[in-house]
Amino acid sequence: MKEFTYTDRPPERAIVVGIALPGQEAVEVSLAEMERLVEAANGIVLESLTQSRHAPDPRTFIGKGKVLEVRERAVLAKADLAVFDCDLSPSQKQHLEEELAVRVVDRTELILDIFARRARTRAAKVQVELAQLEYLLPRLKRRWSHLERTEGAIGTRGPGETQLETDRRLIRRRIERLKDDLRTIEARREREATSHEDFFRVSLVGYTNAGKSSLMNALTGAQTLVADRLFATLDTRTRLWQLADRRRVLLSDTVGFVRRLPHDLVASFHATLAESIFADLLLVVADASRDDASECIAAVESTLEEIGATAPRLYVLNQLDRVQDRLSLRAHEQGGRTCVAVSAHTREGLDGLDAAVCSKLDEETLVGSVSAASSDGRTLAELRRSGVVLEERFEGEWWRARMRFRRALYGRLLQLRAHGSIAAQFDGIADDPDDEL
Ligand SMILES: Nc1nc2c(ncn2[C@@H]2O[C@H](COP(=O)(O)OP(=O)(O)OP(=O)(O)O)[C@@H](O)[C@H]2O)c(=O)[nH]1
Ligand SMILES: [Mg+2]
Repeated sequence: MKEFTYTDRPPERAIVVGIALPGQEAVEVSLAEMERLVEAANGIVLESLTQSRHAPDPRTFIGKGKVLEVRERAVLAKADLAVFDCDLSPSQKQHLEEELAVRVVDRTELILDIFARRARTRAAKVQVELAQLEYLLPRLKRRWSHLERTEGAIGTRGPGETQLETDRRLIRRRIERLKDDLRTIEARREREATSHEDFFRVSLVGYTNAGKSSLMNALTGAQTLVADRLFATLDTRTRLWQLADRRRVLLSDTVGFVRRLPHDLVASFHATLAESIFADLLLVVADASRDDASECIAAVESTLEEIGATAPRLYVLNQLDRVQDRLSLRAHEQGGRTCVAVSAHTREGLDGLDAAVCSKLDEETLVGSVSAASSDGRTLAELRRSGVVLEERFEGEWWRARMRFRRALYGRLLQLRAHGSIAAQFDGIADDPDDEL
């Protein structure tokens, strides 16, 4: 497919329409965020209008009167488009475009557009395009005819088949190809990840613009792009981070989240988000100077749940230098959360973060001395697969090692010990096998 570049286009003039629905965040908060999202897509916000509704109007989402008002505003302000802070059905979008006489973009399209602008690496590009096509497929009207030329017409149009069906088939074929590409990318990433198995993997996750990349740079000396704009980072970068006790871990920085992140996007960004899914520890970064920091953390938690990231968490309250009332940060400790307040800019609190990561890792790991018969290849292979060998030696018929395991494997190790396959003694745990079984 022809690559589309976003450069050199003048900013588009947008009217933003916010809708307050029951159960959503306050409309002022979501409008402010929507305005920043429009800016991130190279748009200029001319005006924002809101409407409170108990339920969306099935035909135009907003009510008839509001449609007229938006139309009037759009004409007066010479707007190019109206951006709706909700997801519109294909027919709602069509009706709105007819009645407003400007282009209509919904929340998902806007976020997909920003991602498409920001995608630089091959993986990010493939993932964004996949999400866009998955989103478009059910909404397809007669606008994809240019695909036909790119794909070559031979065999693409069966007798009696309509243009629309051809387009759909071309898009499905493209989706399959992108999925193939993604499988290759994911397999390569998995190989890379497992080749670093002896390192603990720590992932920075959090709301967009919270300061994840700034922290990555402050902690590891990396020079990842930092910018005051939404979705500055779209791919994952991993660096070695040496902790104060000289232990080294792999620290990853990745794409940020936002409220109501489109599902297609979350699904197709699996390869990028895999770092978070398989991390041993998640550093949930929040901009503590925001009034809605708690809601941001909640939005992040719900996306983490959606992607199945279950690793233990440490909450990093960043931008401490901009927080007026530090006592108010205590509120984030609710539910027994471990929080560390830091500033990536002034470096205040970074030592505390380092120490908190060390103790969290200690909680998650088990170090011990293990021995097994050298001839018992099966047990040796299992041990090597499940833990990290810190030191090893062969003594006659015995293989002896110092190993580090994930704490979750403790039960299995005790089983092996109970069966007599291994002898093992774990640091800091009383040596009474019957105790623990
Ligand atoms: N004052 C202050 N500003 C910070 C701090 N950390 C980050 N920032 C600013 O916040 C903005 C966003 O920082 P990034 O590090 O790009 O944020 P991010 O979480 O990586 O954002 P995305 O990649 O878009 O998800 C930038 O303008 C940073 O300079 C901090 O501790 N204090
Ligand atoms: Mg970033």
